[in-house]
Amino acid sequence: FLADRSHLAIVAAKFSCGAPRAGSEKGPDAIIKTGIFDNIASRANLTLSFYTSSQDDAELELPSDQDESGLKRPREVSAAAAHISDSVYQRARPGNFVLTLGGDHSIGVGTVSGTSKAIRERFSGRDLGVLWIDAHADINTPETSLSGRLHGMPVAFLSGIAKSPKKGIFDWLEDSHLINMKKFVYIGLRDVDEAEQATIARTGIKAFTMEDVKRFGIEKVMDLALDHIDHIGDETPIHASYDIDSLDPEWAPSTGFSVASGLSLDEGVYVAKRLYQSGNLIALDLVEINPDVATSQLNVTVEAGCKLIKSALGA
Ligand code: 4U7
Ligand code: MN
Ligand code: MN
Ligand code: MN
Repeated sequence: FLADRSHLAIVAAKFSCGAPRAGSEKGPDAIIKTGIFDNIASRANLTLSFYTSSQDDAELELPSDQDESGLKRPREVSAAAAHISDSVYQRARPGNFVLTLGGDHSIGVGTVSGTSKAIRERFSGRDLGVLWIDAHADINTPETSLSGRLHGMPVAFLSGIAKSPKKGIFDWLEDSHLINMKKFVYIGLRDVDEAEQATIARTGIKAFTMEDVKRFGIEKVMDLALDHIDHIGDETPIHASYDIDSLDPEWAPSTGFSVASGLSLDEGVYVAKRLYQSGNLIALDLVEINPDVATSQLNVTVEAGCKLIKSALGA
């Protein structure tokens, strides 16, 4: 196994300024409160280390929340992502498995850039593989985005398709933070903006939509996805960024951007199990659980999230 799964580092990214509505900063506590990590630790003989990065945290010193360059709160989002990137890097660099609990998906700029840099250093320049499991493609640029919200743009910044629009806005991203899109795969897409579709087609990014899942079945899709990331079987390290809205609203009602006809919980769990079985999963994000949405069914969403985490950890 590429990451030492006897040591699990958990980053609680309590941050929601990248999304139009607050609430997902409470996602990490909703998961932690279930006691999931006590169970996992006692069963798997794990050492856990918790780290919290919160938008209320004085340590973060977030800049003011002015809208700028057509972007909503870009300086706050950039500063939080930089902080999370370094936290994830510090934990992934010695070989810990890093689980980040979001938060909105703008934190993905932080998590994936952190593991990308760590993997390049640990394995002399190797590229990270990334599985982005989401109803949305999150690959808008500041120019194409219709909402200006940064949780719809992390893949554009991670790939270098979007460039820092101004000093202080994602200008901390170094080459070692960026990912090779030949080793990137989407699963679960079903609500992709026109400009995003054009970007995906132009750049040839591998994408398995919900239509593909329905046509081929999730087993075949995972065969193809893992084969795409690791086609010569050279154990490419994988970071999975799991947006809970990839699941059908039946299983994940408490999220900001529900889209009908998503992954069933069984399909979502299957994805996570295959990642575990690959032996190459080194990091997992679980993002966009929002306790302020469909609050009466929050436990459904949290239970689904816990199942995904446990499956990805082989617990
Ligand atoms: B999430 C959207 F316009 N594409 O850019 C946008 F539909 O992290 C949605 O996947 C983004 O939840 C959703 O704002 C971001 C919109
Ligand atoms: Mn997303
Ligand atoms: Mn999404
Ligand atoms: Mn979402």
